[in-house]
Amino acid sequence: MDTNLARLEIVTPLEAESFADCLLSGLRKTPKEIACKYFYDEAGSRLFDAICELPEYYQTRTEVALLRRHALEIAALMGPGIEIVEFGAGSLRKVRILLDAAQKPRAYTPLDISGDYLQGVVHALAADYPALHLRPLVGDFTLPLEIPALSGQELNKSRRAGFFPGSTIGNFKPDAAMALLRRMRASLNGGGLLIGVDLVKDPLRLHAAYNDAAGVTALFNKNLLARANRELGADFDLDGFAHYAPYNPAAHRIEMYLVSLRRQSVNLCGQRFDFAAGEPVHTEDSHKYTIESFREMACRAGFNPRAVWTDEARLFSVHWLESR
Ligand code: AVI
Repeated sequence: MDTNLARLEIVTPLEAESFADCLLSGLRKTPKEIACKYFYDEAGSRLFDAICELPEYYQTRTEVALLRRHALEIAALMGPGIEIVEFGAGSLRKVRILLDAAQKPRAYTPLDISGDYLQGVVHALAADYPALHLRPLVGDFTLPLEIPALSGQELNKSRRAGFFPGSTIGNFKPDAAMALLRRMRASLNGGGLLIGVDLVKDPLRLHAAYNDAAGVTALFNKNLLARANRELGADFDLDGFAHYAPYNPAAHRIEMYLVSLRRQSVNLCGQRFDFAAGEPVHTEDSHKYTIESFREMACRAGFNPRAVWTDEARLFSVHWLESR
């Protein structure tokens, strides 16, 4: 038992809508849709980890390199004795870069929707950072959320620094992204936010990142259908759908679809869904920003954009935003 590791605490309602509800309502819409948050069951999370290693998917390695290169500067901006709050904790690989550079960080609060997953990843971290108070929270950061104060007088005085890497902000439509930034700001009690944002660039480069030669992104996309078959006993024929992920340059976003390759019907939870040949199911948007357009949105969300770091090729950006 690690003494610096607090017990999991649940901070938001977890099952606002189930995967089954999402499919039943989304497949009745025109055009059909499935929410991208359902990509991440165990198989989907493994496929996403594989995407992050792909030669075409520059985002992860570029962001990690930026965090490494500017870690001390970031730590100085965050200040001493902070509590780092990570929204959607993932593998906890990136936060180690911050923890290693931070000036005597007091606490690390990872927030993730999957309690089981979180439990697994925080144990290794607790052993590697014995002086750090670790407080895993189970919750959905897309819902309104109040992060409880740390217990203990010393801990309570810590300033918060939010961490939201990976350009997950891009998976929200601009209005929802701004609302999310506002909610994060509110939950940071006057602290700043370090956020990774993928940038507008050569459309062919973006296209390649979501249409990799090895077909991993296609498997990731089709995992939604495989998951429906596994969990809900649906009978999707995975070969009957194609992964299609064009870049929409006017809207600055990758749009991801599963397109029905023929006229077909699928049974799901006792209901029948008909697909025309060529009919799309929208599964994800991944919005890209310019440094200026992102800073402008952050301002409208009540932040003061303080610093930004980008790579030589301007592929990716990391922003330090302070609460106003
Ligand atoms: C998690 N998110 C930022 C990824 C992205 O690039 O939008 C998800 C992803 N979809 C396809 N490839 C990666």
